[in-house]
Amino acid sequence: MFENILPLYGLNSDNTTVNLFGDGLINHTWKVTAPKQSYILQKVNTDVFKEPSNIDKNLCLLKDFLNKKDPKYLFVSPINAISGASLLKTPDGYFRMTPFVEGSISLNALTKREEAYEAAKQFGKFSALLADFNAEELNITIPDFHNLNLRYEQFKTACANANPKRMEQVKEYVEFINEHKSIVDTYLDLVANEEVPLRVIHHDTKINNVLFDAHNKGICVIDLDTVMPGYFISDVGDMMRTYLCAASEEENDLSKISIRKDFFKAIYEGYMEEMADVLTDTEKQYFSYAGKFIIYMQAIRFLADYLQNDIYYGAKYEGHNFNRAKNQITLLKEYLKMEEGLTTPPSSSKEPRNQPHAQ
Ligand code: ADP
Ligand code: GN1
Ligand code: MG
Repeated sequence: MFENILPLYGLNSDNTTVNLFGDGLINHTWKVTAPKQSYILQKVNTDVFKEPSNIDKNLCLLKDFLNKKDPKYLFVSPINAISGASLLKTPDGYFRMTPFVEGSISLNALTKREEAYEAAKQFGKFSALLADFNAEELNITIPDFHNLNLRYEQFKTACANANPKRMEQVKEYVEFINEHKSIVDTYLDLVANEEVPLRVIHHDTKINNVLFDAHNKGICVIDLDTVMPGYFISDVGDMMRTYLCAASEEENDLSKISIRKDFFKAIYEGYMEEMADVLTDTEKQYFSYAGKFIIYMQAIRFLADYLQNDIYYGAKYEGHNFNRAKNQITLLKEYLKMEEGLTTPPSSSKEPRNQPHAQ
């Protein structure tokens, strides 16, 4: 396959090595090491992204905008092949190539509070730079991607149609999801609130979608397939989901799942340093809701996938998505406990109601 793709970019397969790379769950990703430079080659997952050209068009629009707005900003977008196209449709599928960000590392879990601050600042900067880009110009790359109400309905359908053995196993977790349906109701309130606008949102701010340098400084955000109109809670929520706990979503030892409050504060500081002047006061009041919103949704998504025989995320072993769902439900329980301890500053304060205060 690569001997057909590489020449389309002017690369010679004889002096170029190609290795599977990273821990993304959706696309196929390879590091391509050519004599002069390295690249990331990706095959777009068309089960998830039905129309890859929608992503490509979005990235072109954003690239043009950001080039004018802040030419020094590192926006990692696909390069052009010899044909001039930044997305290639080939008999093996859709491919694109980006420059490999030299000296970068990506992490699946964080050990230092500063890393949470850095990552949150990177995602905050991305949204802040795009605050005056008209989000409606962007294509929807996955319809209803973070529509929690729809996810909940799909989850109920997955339960209704599940294989009985798997359904029996997950019973207690389904009950937990149903008992916490108020998280869905709050989402519906938020969507109906005019003070919570649609913005350009990354929609996948998990920790391995930001690149760090060797000194734990954030370099840039990556994985831009789901950049589309959305609500800020999507981005803040996935930071909470993946930065607050020392263990990743792959951890099966549930006793390792706990929340680091100081990391919550670090996310707040990093994100708000960039976004404080952009968000409305009403949005700020949903800051801590963002964490429950995304953790709850991710639990539903993993559990529904388990009930649907792992068609979306795939499974490296039997019960993989069930384990991931248990991990996320445990994380949600810990998050809810932590949230109870957050203090509410006076309404005259510039800070949102749920801004964490050291205690
Ligand atoms: P997926 O949609 O499957 O998550 P990503 O675009 O996130 O795919 O890429 C998977 C992984 O590849 C990332 O988590 C990161 O480790 C690495 N990666 C992607 N793009 C680059 C890049 N331009 N430079 C360096 N590493 C990258
Ligand atoms: C997927 O592509 P990746 O691995 O960064 C998923 C996210 C989930 C995440 C869970 C398009 O992210 O929504 O939160 O897995 N992306 C898509 O790890 O579904
Ligand atoms: Mg990714």
